[in-house]
Amino acid sequence: MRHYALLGALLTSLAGGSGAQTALPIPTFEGQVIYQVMPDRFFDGNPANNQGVNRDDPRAWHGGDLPGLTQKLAYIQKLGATSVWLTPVYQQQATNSFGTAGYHGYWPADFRNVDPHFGTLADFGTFVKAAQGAGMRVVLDQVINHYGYEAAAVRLRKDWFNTQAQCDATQNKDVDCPLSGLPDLRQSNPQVRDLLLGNANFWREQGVNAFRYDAIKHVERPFLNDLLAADRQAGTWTLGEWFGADTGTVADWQKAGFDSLFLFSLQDAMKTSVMGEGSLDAVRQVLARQGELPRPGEVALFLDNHDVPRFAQGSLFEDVGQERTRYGLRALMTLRGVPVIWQGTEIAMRGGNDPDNRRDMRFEDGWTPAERAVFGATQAAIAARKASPALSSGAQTLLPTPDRVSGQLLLFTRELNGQTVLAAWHSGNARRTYSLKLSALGVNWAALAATPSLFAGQDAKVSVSGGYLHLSLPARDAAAFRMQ
Ligand SMILES: [Ca+2]
Ligand SMILES: [Ca+2]
Repeated sequence: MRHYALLGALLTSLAGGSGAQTALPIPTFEGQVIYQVMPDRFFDGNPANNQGVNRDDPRAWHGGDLPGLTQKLAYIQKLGATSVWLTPVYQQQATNSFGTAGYHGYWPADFRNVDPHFGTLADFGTFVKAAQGAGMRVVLDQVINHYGYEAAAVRLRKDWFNTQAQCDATQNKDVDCPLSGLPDLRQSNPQVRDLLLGNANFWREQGVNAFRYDAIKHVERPFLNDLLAADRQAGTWTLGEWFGADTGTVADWQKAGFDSLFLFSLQDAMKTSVMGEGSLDAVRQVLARQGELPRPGEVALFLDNHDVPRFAQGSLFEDVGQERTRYGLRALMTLRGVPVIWQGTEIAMRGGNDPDNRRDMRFEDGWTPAERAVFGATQAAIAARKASPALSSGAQTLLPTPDRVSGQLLLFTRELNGQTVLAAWHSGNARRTYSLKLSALGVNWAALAATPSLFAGQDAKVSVSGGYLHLSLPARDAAAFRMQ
């Protein structure tokens, strides 16, 4: 089997995208909800592999592993996520750099092996089988820009890496110079190219559904084109990480062959408008550019991840952070795209910059009542999204709101097959009722008796009468209403 797959990949690469082979269809991720896990910081399923573990040191290994992730699949399913993205599980450099271990997975020493702290390749296979057996998809992080600082390859294969002279001479510093000083792979070297394309095939053979490609801003473009061509041919969904990407950058890369990128500009706007006290115009301006995207339904939307401070960290007080994280998560579930939830955001975990944003995940037995409430609201919002085709994958249209309220009220519709859902985000500090003329909103809805939000446990209502839309919205919250 494996040899045939390798042969197939070789033929694909020889064919050079000439269409000599029929590409496998790539299942869309529109309608999916991705849960992001950093295995070392998730759950320890096997204490026997805890070499050098020190949970009191945020820069050390903490003992989480693949058996632990497999054990906690039921938790992720209970939340309602449909896909799991794991940060890398490669064999890491054995020693620390800058007092930090390779627990995060981004300092590979061997791309085709699982680090013993995470378990074995067989443990990875067990996880993939269990996840897919439960109807979930697996998104695996792939590093294509660098090796770990102390990887043997850095000493043994000097010709694989950009030198300081090459970095000094290049016009393209982002690509040809080291990222955070990491040994920078020269993808135009045929051996490096083959190594990296082979890595993708190796992990594809382990059964993963999709790749999340790390740091694509720093990778040679011709190589990315080859990589994407091979992934398309094999039917693998691709999610690129271009740190800081706005709508224009995401659109460019979707046109270039990525299925998806993370929309960092939305994350930034939600920090301002939802967690902070800023106007909702920041979010509105991002959403207004949606028409530039070739496939808006596939774009990855998130509140935070392992590389930025936690969303809840934006508030001074824990209870405020919890309330606004709930607002943010409900808001995320109203948007067109693929929501991505970083482990712990569903309970509004706090944390500043790396590594503080990677605190150990805590599960039900360690939660406060307030954390339970955030989880419950997230679970209900995901369930409502999955139950509504319009919310999952309907077209998204911003509605014009009068200037006097636009800073604290954002309205848009999600529509599919004649079904319309109205999303209403409200950043006011108190409960408020709005009555807005249908004609000014550009809609022509039939009369509607008072209708509750699709999100269970939320006291929000809509009605339509006498040519007006009436909304009753709680303070700092996002609601979704079925209009017909
Ligand atoms: Ca362990
Ligand atoms: Ca590079």
